[in-house]
Parts: sequence; structure tokens; C-alpha cells
Amino acid sequence: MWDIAGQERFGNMTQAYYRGAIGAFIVYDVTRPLTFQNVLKWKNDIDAKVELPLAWGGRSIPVVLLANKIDQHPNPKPQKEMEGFCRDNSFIQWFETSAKENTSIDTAAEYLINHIVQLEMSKQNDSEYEVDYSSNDSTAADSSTSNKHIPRATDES
Ligand SMILES: Nc1nc2c(ncn2[C@@H]2O[C@H](COP(=O)(O)OP(=O)(O)OP(=O)(O)O)[C@@H](O)[C@H]2O)c(=O)[nH]1
Ligand SMILES: [Mg+2]
Repeated sequence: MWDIAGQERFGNMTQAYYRGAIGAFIVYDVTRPLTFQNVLKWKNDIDAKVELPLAWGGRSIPVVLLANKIDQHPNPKPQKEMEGFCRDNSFIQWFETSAKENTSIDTAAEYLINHIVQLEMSKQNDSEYEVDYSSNDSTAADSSTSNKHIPRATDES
């Protein structure tokens, strides 16, 4: 699992993180409207640089949108607007979360994982392809790092 830093200066490095990914969260901060403006930049970046394995149809990877820090601020976007935004921009779902208060984090993770499992189950029977997880990683500089967790400052809190 990779946690990509949001700063623009990391923009050119994203391809290495995305390689082999089969799902993603895009997190914005409801207290900082500018971060919502960047959501589509990240979605387009993901869609341009990674797709599902051929055996799963090779389409865009599922992406869940998280409106984070609802402990500090109610999400200023009405539910209808968020639903429309997700439909228009191919997010599979969105959740209001608080990483601080552990609100809806598990729910969001389970939603994405369930979606991925459904994709895998629906594709594996009728496909002539075998899913080869290693192929997506074959050009990584060090394939042994492909599953590592990046410690975050917030892990301890
Ligand atoms: N109140 C509140 N604070 C939060 C929440 N989630 C994160 N924070 C705080 O927001 C700040 C930024 O959190 P990070 O996890 O570093 O955010 P990030 O998006 O990973 O930032 P970059 O990696 O620099 O792009 C930290 O001070 C966190 O403690 C939340 O749900 N509620
Ligand atoms: Mg971070």
C-alpha cells in the first residue's frame, strides 16, 4: 500500500507508485477547498497512468473519494452534488471521513476491497487470461518493495 504525498513536487513520481495498483483512495480536506479542486487532477493522473490487469478488462482502476476532517467542518458540498461529481468523474463511491476520530475509514476501505473482489470474481471465470501480478512490477527498480507500507506521522496518533 502506497500513501502518496499531495505536494505538487511529487507529481512526476506518481507513475512508480501507481504501478500494479488495483484500487485507490483520493483524499481531500473539507477545511481546505483548494484540495477539492485538486481531486480531478489526481483522478486524471491515476486514469492516465494505471489500468486494471487485462484479465479484469483493462479498464480504469476503482477510485474512492474521501472527504476527510469532517470532525472539524461539515462537508460544504451537498450529498447530491457529491453523488453527481462521483458519477460524472467515475469515482465508484465517496465517504465523509475523519482520520482523527476514525470515522468511516473501515467502511471506505471495505467498500473498495469488496469492489475489487467483485471485479476479480466476475472476470476470472470468463477470461482466457491469467492475472499475472508480477508483470506489472517487472520494471520496478526493486520489486521487493512493491508492497511496503510507508510510515506516516499520523500512524502513531
Ligand atoms: N482534525 C483532523 N485532522 C486531521 C485528519 N486527518 C489528518 N489530520 C491532520 O491533518 C494534517 C495533515 O495530515 P496528513 O496525513 O499529513 O495529510 P496528507 O494529505 O498525507 O499530507 P501530505 O502527505 O503532505 O500530502 C495533520 O496534522 C493531521 O494530524 C482528520 O480527519 N481530522
Ligand atoms: Mg501524506
